[in-house]
Amino acid sequence: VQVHYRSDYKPYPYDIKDVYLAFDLAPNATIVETTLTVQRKADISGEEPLCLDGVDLELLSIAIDDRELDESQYQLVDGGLEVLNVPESFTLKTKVKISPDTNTSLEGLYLSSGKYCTQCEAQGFSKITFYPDRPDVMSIFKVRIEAEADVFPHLLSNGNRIEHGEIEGGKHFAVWEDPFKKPSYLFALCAGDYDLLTSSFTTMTGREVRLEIYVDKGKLDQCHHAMESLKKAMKWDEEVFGLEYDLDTYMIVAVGDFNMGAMENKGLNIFNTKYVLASPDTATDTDFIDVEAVIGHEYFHNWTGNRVTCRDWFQLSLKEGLTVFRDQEFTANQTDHGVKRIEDVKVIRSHQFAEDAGPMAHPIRPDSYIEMNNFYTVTVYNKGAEVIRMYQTLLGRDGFKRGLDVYFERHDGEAVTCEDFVRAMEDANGYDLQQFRRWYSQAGTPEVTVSSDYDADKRQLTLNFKQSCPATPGQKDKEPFHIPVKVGLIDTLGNDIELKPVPLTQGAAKVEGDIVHLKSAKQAVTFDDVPEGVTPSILRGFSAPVKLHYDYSLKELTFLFAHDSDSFNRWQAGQELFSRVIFDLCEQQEKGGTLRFDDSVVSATKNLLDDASLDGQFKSLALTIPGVSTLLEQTNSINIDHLITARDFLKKQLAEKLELDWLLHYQTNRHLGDYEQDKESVSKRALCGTCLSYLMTLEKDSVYQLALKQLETANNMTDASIALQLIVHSNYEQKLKVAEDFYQKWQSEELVINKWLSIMATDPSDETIDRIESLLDHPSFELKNPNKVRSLIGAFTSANPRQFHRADGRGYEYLARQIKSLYAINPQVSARLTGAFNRWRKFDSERQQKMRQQLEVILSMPELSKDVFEIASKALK
Ligand code: B3K
Ligand code: ZN
Repeated sequence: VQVHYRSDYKPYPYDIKDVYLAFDLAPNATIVETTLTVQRKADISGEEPLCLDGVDLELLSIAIDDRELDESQYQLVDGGLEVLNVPESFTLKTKVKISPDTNTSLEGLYLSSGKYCTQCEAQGFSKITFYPDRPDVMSIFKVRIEAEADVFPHLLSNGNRIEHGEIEGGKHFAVWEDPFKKPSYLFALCAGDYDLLTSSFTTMTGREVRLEIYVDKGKLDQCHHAMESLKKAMKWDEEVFGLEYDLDTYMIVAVGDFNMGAMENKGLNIFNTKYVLASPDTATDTDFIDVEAVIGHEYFHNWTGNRVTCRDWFQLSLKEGLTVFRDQEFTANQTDHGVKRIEDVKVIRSHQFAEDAGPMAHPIRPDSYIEMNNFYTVTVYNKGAEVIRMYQTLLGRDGFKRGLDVYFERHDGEAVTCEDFVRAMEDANGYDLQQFRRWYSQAGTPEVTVSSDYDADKRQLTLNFKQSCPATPGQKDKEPFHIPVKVGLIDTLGNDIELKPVPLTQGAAKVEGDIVHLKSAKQAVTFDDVPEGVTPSILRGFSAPVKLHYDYSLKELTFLFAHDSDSFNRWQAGQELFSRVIFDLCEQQEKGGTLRFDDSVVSATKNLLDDASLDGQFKSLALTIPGVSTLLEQTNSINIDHLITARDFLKKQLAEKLELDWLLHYQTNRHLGDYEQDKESVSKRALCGTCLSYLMTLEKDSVYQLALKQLETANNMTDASIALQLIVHSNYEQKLKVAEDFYQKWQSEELVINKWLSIMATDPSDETIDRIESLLDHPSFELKNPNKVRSLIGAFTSANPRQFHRADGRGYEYLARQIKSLYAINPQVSARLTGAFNRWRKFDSERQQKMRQQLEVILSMPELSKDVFEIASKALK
């Protein structure tokens, strides 16, 4: 296998001045004729061959300046083509044959559900034609598409349609031109028979942009939310960042078979249906927010990604971290800043911390890869967004905006690096980011340990900080990071006191406002005028992606849970309280004896539930016990059976001790009238769901009836799906009948059936493994469809810890078998699934041995894809 290194970067020796692509679409024999206008760069010698990427292409002809080349003038090599002794400037014409119908990788050009579609990022364009498929080669694209007119009435590509018409034999054609230079990964083509929703948006300079959403026939009524979201995103980017859309049309095509969420192709976004279609009866409140977020994300890429793109794929976080940050801010603005922050940090703690601590750990700007598609990770995306957020914390909103302005002024139309971004931020603000750059080069989650000393005579409080970062593959020793730690001090009445840091002394940490700048391994900061009994609130708003350790007493945690003015830390205090109890219960199980925990946890829970000043969504988050994957990242090695037992025990105890409270809050928040989607209704639904989930642990018939009634009378998918999930995950006798009825009712709504598959796959009961085995043959399942695979197999491995980690190893065997059936069909999706084994070293020796065995089974599979190979082999290293 070939490993690619960031340090090997060399500019491409030729300019591709323009590209003309002509597609004659046919399922097994699509013909692609490509004309490139090529110019050798000034400093390059004539010896330099023209190297083009190309994978699974049948070359039919190749010509330079209209003269056919014979085989002495070019050579086909692994992964491409080399043309020898080319002139200084010339046109290169190639003609290739490809087979979209048999392309199940969903990368390149593929035909699925009767429609043609492309996915080119990262290197899928090389499956379409011979081309330098790298992001720093930018060119002007003109595209001609022809196909049968009745089957494919819509022929779409990037930019503006400049020509179209009929051709003999029932065919028609369209020609598209994109006036903006772009790398090949942003190329797109769609052809099919869609329903079309149109609208328009007037930009800040008064230009009219036509908005178009193309969907499967019959789905038009589920597109309105996506359209509204698009308009909001366009407006928001103008208002917040002064960024305006640049083409006359913005097209979105929704497809059911797609490897990820969506793709930001210039002027022609392609979306997974999951992030376009939404109506109250089929989509949950979370789905509505997700649609808005992904629509926003892809739209924001038009500037952060398309106008300014990446020089090479190691720079991916340049566009992804930045664009995730932008979509997070957008959603926060549309919903609730505090709630959104908690949701985002949950992803970091459960998934990103796990990645940072596992075999695939990499910096947000990786140094090497075997398969680039494996590096579209929570680290590059979400930790990358945290790094961007830290700029805003350090420079302020205005400073951050100034930095972005400089970035666009300098680099519009270019393919650049993370370093270019840092420099724009530095230059725009005169701020030294030298040490901050380590966030780009060092992997792993920094650990920050804080202790405090109070001097009653001087009325001074000192916070002592230590930072360290664990070794990660290929990086043994780490240098200290520049970590902005936002702090508050809370007096005994629950009010924040004013921070008065003592004047800076040698070695102490600098404080600016409420930010402590942690820069060395050990640093302290002292505050003046601090009354007795103050509780520090540290890492407010999760101001840096680190693990914080502070030895709070139970009393301090319940105090913060009741009083912290920072809603993130208020939530955090509760999470730590619950985690503390759970790990304590684990220890009790090691020792044997009856399980018990402090009553203060019960009263803290009750107080929060009863706090009328709090929003229901915040309450719902604060009352949700940390999930198993989050808990796993808080310890080094764990008995998973004890952990799950402890978590269930805590939940059931809270349910029993507060039964009437959960019931009361369930009933008072239950809304029985017409469906509403305002913030208050969403909050009430969230809280009801949480109350019901506690009540269900009681295994009482009266509660089962409550859930059944909610399911039967629901006028929206939020209420219906949570009720279904709670019933299916319970011991209710008739649960399979309930599941079957739900299936019957929704079988024609694919996205709803995907939820149903996930619910079936995450049932913690022992029968699940047999059930998900037979679900593989169920009419609703289709191995070639990534959404189905993620809903059934992915949900089982990532959200059913009890059954995936069965002591008998059947969960692991199941996963390995699915990877075996899938890796040749869809390498990318298979590689994602393989990642479920990444944390195998955390478990007991029997499970370790069983997981290792399955990883070895996977590695021995014939002609294993390099995607899966990279994940499995790194896991075993
Ligand atoms: N840029 C795409 C992701 C492409 C993934 C390639 N395996 C979607 C996004 O981040 O917006
Ligand atoms: Zn993105």
